Amino acid sequence: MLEVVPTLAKAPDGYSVLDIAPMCGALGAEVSGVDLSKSLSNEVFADIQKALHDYQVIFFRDQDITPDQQKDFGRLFGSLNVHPVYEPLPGHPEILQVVKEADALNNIGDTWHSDATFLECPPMGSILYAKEIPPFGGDTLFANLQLAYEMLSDGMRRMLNGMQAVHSDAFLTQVNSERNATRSTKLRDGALETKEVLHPVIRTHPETGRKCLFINEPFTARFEGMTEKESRPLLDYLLAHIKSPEFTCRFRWQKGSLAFWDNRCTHHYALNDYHGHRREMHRVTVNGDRPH
Ligand SMILES: O=C(O)CCC(=O)C(=O)O
Ligand SMILES: [Fe+2]
Repeated sequence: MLEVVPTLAKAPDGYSVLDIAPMCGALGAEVSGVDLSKSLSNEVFADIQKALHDYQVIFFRDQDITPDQQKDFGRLFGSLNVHPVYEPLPGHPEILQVVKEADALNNIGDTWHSDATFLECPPMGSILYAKEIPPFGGDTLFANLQLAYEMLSDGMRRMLNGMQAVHSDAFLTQVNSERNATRSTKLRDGALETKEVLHPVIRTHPETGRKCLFINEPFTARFEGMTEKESRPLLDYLLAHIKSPEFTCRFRWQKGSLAFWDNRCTHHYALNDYHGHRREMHRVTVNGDRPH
């Protein structure tokens, strides 16, 4: 039974040039009327930014862009991140090639997560462009961490406000080195130095002021000042809460689709349900600020 009225996505209002079609109550909208291979007018840029604030993840269809054009689009929102662990697209250090070959078993991103929260300043967003899509499957799911926060009880929110969590990249080094043989995107040579950073458990969005539940299954090790064993039950509860279907949307890709998620207030999950088929995506990641 609901005790709080969820803040669901609203009908689009106040856009000057683009058409915005909300996908689900929780988050996600398709944006049409823009060709991302061209330079964007101030009005188009403002509409895209507003759509990202209003819907947390936005989708574009039928785009035909080069790696340089994808980078130019990303740079409108901030400097670009070079992934510390994965091999980039040859000749483009700022583009992560998210590939699963037809004979590979494992993909990247098949846990609910946000990208790279082991960094002191995790990415503000990621821009994923579909180069090759399997005939079926390979959808990506997204979850709204603001809604997840708002749907916690007053008591739980009071307790979590002011708490910090320890994030670390230990997961990437462990799991991915085990899996390297059976997936396609490779780790860079050389061991990664594992280090820990602290982030607030309740994060305030720097542009909209909305609060969200900022913990991350692969990278959040424990709460600050608590052991892993003590942290586990509460972490598990909150991570399961985030996965509620009511907080999610699901995107069906086509070649030329592009997704842009606000990595500060969403999780995503890449379904690995297309064995025997190749899938290739290009990801540009925009640097973010220090969570507060
Ligand atoms: O391939 C996907 O749909 C998403 C993979 C992922 O987690 C990412 O690119 O950050
Ligand atoms: Fe990801």
